[in-house]
Amino acid sequence: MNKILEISLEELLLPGHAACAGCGAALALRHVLKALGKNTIIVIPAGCSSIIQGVYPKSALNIPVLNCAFDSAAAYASGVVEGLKAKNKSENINVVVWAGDGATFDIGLQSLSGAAERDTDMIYFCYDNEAYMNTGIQTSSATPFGALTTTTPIIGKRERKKDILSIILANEPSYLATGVSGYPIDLHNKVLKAKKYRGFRFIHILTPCPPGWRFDSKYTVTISKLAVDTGMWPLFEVIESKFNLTGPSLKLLNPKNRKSVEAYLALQGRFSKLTKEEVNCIQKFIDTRWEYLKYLTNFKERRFL
Ligand SMILES: Cc1ncc(C[n+]2csc(CCOP(=O)(O)OP(=O)(O)O)c2C)c(N)n1
Ligand code: SF4
Repeated sequence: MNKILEISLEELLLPGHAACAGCGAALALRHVLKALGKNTIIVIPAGCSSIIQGVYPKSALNIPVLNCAFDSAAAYASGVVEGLKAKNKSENINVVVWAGDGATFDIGLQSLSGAAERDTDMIYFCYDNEAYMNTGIQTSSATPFGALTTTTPIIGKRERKKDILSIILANEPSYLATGVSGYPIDLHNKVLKAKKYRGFRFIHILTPCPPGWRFDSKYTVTISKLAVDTGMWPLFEVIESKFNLTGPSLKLLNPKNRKSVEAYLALQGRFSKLTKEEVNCIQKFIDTRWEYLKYLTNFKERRFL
């Protein structure tokens, strides 16, 4: 699919949901559900999304939803997969997890690792707003270096963001991809592709959060796009261990096409305490990472990590 007008008009995230204005997670969820379609069962652990969907018996999601404890979304989804198989109903039903970074990188990592290792037939979506937003913007292991949260020192987080994708890739999932709420066609195409594969699939989506990242809600799409255009958030997919850049990231192998990371950082209050040297360090980290992505793009062997 190449055009926004080709995206389905059917809304599975209904109007009147409880997200903040400009929520990147709600925007991403809306697009993901349009690509998944109605034959989908979604498992949501505690987090902003369990609020966005609404309180039982009402729901803003027009598909079956299971809410689960914070640490166990992938285990719940594994149970749903097995239940459908036992009832001979697994054909054409997507079982998906929709979990925040806290539920994925930290407290749910154990059940996620088990499902990935068993190659359980599900698509696991991590919407990454880079902190525990629902409980008041606490640091998670997805929070990037230098970002302010309510539990970081006043100079911002001192540790780097955990490399979750290397952990997932070690299990050789049939499909893995990154996405962003501001480039919906790229995201939509990846969900359609993930649906064609069986076994464990993982899609990691960067979802800007106005209160958590401290920006005006009108900038959600601008910031999502800058994350990609500066090279901070590369868009790629890994299919049967072959790495491919996608969409707007394709042209970024040439460093001249990458915008300076300052453009991304300056719009967000959470990075207001970064020093000039730290901004230069982040730029250097991005440039080095792209050298590695260039290597992966040219690598012909099946296993590369
Ligand atoms: C075992 C456990 N610890 C803590 C909590 C409290 N809690 C509920 S939601 C949440 C934050 C979720 O963060 P994340 O997964 O990143 O999703 P977000 O809120 O950012 O959407 C926390 C800490 C809980 N429900 N269960
Ligand atoms: S706090 Fe952030 S992630 Fe949570 S609903 Fe609001 S904008 Fe979305």
